[in-house]
Amino acid sequence: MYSTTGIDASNYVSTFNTAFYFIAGISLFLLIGLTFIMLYFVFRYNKKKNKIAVQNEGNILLEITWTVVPIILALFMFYFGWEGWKPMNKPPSNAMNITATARMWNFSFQYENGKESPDLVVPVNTPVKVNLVSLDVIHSLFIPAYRIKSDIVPGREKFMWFLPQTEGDFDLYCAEYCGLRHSYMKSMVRVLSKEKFTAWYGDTTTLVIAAEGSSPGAQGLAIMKLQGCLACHSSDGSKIVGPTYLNLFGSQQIVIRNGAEVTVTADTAYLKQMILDPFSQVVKGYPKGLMQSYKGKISDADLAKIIEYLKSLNEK
Ligand code: HEC
Ligand SMILES: [Cu+2]
Repeated sequence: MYSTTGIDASNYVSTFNTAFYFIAGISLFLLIGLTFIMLYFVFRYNKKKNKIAVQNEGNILLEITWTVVPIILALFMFYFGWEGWKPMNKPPSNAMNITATARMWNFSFQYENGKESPDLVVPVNTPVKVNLVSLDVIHSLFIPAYRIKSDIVPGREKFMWFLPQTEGDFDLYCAEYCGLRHSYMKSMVRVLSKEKFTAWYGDTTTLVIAAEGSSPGAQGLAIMKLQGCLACHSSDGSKIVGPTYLNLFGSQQIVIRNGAEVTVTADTAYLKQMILDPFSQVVKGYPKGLMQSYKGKISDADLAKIIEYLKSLNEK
């Protein structure tokens, strides 16, 4: 789903489409050609017309033709693919740097001025280099309208770059099956005019938080959306992957610590520990190691806002 203004959405569209239509065209030609030859042979060489089978002993010209022609076709396919792929590895030196962080199960995007966003917001006609980081398993960042996709492998430095050429919203999603809620791992590329982007980029105070309103804990909710907590935790009592946040604060929790069951009160200290060091103890009935540690990824101030949000869920 995207707006078109006559030009391609990204710099890769035309070379990609050339390769695609070339290969699809050859495939279609071969499919139709071979089907007709096959039907002709069925008709021409059936048993009624040819009672006695004949053995043909090789034909040099035929052998050379059906070896050389496919090789040439395959080389052309390779050439178009190669020409389309080559520029993907050479980001322009003036490209804007953005880091895409993938985790089970959301994307977030970090900018050089510290801004963070759940959508990939970029200015039109400016080359963008996206550094690809995974915090857990292999994900893949796919932007169909841009004809670009790359795996995101934990521990490996990878990037993609592109030139957004038209303003509008474009789908972005994970294209590598990464677990239970993989299909929810989708986001947007939002291409703004240069002026609108400058305004958006300069506004570092609000993050995405302004959008959430000012009810108690609203900022905590916005931070959790960005950090992907809501992919595994609900706020309405339903169990997704992890326990729900509803009525969690102050409740009695049974956790498994050093192999023994312990009952603890979910106070501020407990919640902090569960977020920063989830391996130290595990809530009974849930798998260990699914939730990653957020140590160093969430500031103390943000942690306090998250806990304020969790508290607010009790008051209803
Ligand atoms: C990949 C899924 C996943 C993500 C993402 C995730 N969690 Fe968890 N979380 C779990 C699971 C599973 C448990 C229960 C097992 C355990 O204790 O590790 C859990 C346990 C917890 C608990 C303890 C709950 C209780 O009932 O005692 C808290 C609090 C918590 N998570 C907060 C967070 C916050 C805040 C974030 C985001 C910053 C987050 N989680 C992100 C899966 C996740
Ligand atoms: Cu994924």
